[in-house]
Amino acid sequence: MASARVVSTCLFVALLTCTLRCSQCVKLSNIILILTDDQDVEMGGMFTVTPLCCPSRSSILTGKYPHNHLVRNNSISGNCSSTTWQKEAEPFAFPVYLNKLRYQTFYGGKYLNQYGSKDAGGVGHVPPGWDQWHALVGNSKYYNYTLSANGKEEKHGDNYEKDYLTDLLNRSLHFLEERSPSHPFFMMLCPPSPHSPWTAAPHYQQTFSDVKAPRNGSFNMPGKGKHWLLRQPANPMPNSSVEYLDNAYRRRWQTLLSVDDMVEQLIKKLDSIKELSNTYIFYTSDHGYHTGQFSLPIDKRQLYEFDIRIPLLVRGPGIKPKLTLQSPVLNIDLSMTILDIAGVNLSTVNMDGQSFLPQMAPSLRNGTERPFFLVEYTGEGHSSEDPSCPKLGPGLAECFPDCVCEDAFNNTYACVRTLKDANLQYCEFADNESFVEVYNLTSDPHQLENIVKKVDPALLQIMNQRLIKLESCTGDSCRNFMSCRYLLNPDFLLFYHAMKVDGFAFGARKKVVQVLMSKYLHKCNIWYELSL
Ligand SMILES: *[C@@H]1O[C@H](CO)[C@@H](O)[C@H](O)[C@H]1NC(C)=O
Ligand SMILES: *[C@@H]1O[C@H](CO)[C@@H](O)[C@H](O)[C@H]1NC(C)=O
Ligand SMILES: *[C@@H]1O[C@H](CO)[C@@H](O)[C@H](O)[C@H]1NC(C)=O
Ligand SMILES: *[C@@H]1O[C@H](CO)[C@@H](O)[C@H](O)[C@H]1NC(C)=O
Ligand SMILES: *[C@@H]1O[C@H](CO)[C@@H](O)[C@H](O)[C@H]1NC(C)=O
Ligand SMILES: *[C@@H]1O[C@H](CO)[C@@H](O)[C@H](O)[C@H]1NC(C)=O
Ligand SMILES: *[C@@H]1O[C@H](CO)[C@@H](O)[C@H](O)[C@H]1NC(C)=O
Ligand SMILES: *[C@@H]1O[C@H](CO)[C@@H](O)[C@H](O)[C@H]1NC(C)=O
Ligand SMILES: *[C@@H]1O[C@H](CO)[C@@H](O)[C@H](O)[C@H]1NC(C)=O
Ligand SMILES: *[C@@H]1O[C@H](CO)[C@@H](O)[C@H](O)[C@H]1NC(C)=O
Ligand SMILES: *[C@@H]1O[C@H](CO)[C@@H](O)[C@H](O)[C@H]1NC(C)=O
Ligand SMILES: [Ca+2]
Repeated sequence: MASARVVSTCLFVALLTCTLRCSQCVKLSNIILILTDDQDVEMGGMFTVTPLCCPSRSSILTGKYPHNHLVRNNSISGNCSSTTWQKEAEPFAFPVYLNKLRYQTFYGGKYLNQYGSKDAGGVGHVPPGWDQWHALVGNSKYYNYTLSANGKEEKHGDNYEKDYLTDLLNRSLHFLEERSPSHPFFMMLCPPSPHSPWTAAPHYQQTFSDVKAPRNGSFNMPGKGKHWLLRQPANPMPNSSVEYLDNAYRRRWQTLLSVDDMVEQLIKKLDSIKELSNTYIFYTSDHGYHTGQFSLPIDKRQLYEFDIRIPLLVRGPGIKPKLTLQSPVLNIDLSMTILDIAGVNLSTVNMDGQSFLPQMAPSLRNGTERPFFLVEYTGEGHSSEDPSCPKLGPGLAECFPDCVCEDAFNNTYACVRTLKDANLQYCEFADNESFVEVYNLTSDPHQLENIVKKVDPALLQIMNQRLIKLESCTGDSCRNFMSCRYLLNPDFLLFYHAMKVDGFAFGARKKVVQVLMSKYLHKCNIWYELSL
């Protein structure tokens, strides 16, 4: 997306003084995490372990896969900012550790989709770990929103000069001026851009007037050979869908121009307070986005590259300018990487991710890469039918424009992904076809052909066993696959294709898992046999 251009000017400026934790060092490095909302990147970047706002943001904060933080969707009933989350997960989010190390902390912008709602404790709930808290109530908005300003309700209208949310995050600059220079700081800046309703600043509303969504890759291709939901959209898309998505694409770029301005002001401020060379800056997004791929007009929530790949740009002490990492980096790794920078002993932290500081700054740390990883998603649906698309029936969601549904209860899946030696993706659906999709991204980077019927069944079995391990991993066993710590909990294992391979009847999920548990749990080596 546009802002690669944007941010690169600022973030890739050379820097180089290694000040990190040398023996006599005065003070730890500062850290800034910029998190945009719904910004895609088709190539490069890193991966989200789940392509939806609240589950992904919860993964960033806790360093955990969704099956361990248990935030399933954007509703309170799915644990999005629920009181259980506030009690059981939020107190272990990474900013709490930083704050204990006397980092001065600042939060600004969108938090979790249900944050501030009455059932989630209202604006009075300020999560632990934050000295300055300026969080948006609810989902992304540019105007007419409410903030929790350190626990107090602050209402905003729609006057550009006073209220435009991306610009208002300049409160962080004041925080930088007021901070105590004798301790490091951590800031998390979360603009609403480029999320809908795509409201650009007035002076950017005419920019990119001739920009359209790219027509290459899987744009306007049929979802042939894919799971049920992808076989529904009309192909080719009606012109009304194409107009809608081009407009969205253009306006998304426009909203990112204000993020550019924000980054520029921030860099200038860091420079003027002489902290730029001792500050790590991470720029990323919560998940990707699609505009027209596989004839889906606009949204996220799919297993394909356009929804799970997200931007990642980092600068900071010890990182060579313009270095590109080849290793798989996930959004659950951000917390561990940040805690690593802050010098926390990572074996005392219960998270599923791993630090990528060794890959970014080999002069500072040694470390190994993970061989494969998990992407998991619980589909959202409505139990009644959408009144504007009455023919479709219940169980579906996000049916616009033109009654193309982008989600369903049975759009529930888990994928295992390998990257370096073999660039493969293997996904199982919890739908009543027990659907499987397999892609060879080396020969087919746009995931046009599902090769499940062509590929060697032995490979399917290996991928399936990896998936079962990942789906039941926790902490160290998400990184170290020789570990025995797998929780074969039938409630977490939605995916029973494996058991089909093992000769069990399909459908009796709980029973199958119980059999497997009694048979294998005491000698967990069974899972290694095929997982080379
Ligand atoms: C919400 O979290 C609680 C505990 O953290 C868990 O018991 C519950 O099952 C979760 N809900 C869902 C829908 O996963
Ligand atoms: C903000 O709310 C006011 C009052 O309800 C409304 O008139 C205005 O159109 C809204 N502005 C935006 C940008 O939604
Ligand atoms: C910060 O942004 C707000 C809202 O756009 C604006 O009113 C204010 O003048 C800005 N402050 C500074 C110091 O730039
Ligand atoms: C489509 O083309 C653009 C412009 O040439 C390029 O930047 C982009 O990577 C391509 N996208 C895909 C999915 O191939
Ligand atoms: C849709 O757009 C194409 C290309 O712009 C045009 O050739 C075609 O006539 C349009 N179809 C309708 C039904 O408007
Ligand atoms: C880190 O913590 C682990 C577990 O408590 C401990 O065994 C280890 O010695 C610690 N490492 C350092 C360098 O303090
Ligand atoms: C990494 O490991 C090598 C070999 O064991 C060692 O020489 C080097 O000092 C280590 N580097 C760091 C940054 O720990
Ligand atoms: C969110 O998850 C909860 C718990 O699984 C479920 O009851 C609810 O229907 C889900 N919400 C949507 C919109 O799918
Ligand atoms: C998925 O759910 C929809 C809506 O409930 C249903 O019509 C469809 O048959 C289901 N498909 C599969 C493969 O489960
Ligand atoms: C698949 O599930 C849908 C509801 O989710 C149901 O209507 C349909 O009959 C099911 N099909 C089969 C083959 O079980
Ligand atoms: C994937 O494609 C590459 C390049 O065509 C090929 O070398 C490799 O064998 C393929 N892998 C599988 C598992 O089909
Ligand atoms: Ca989002």
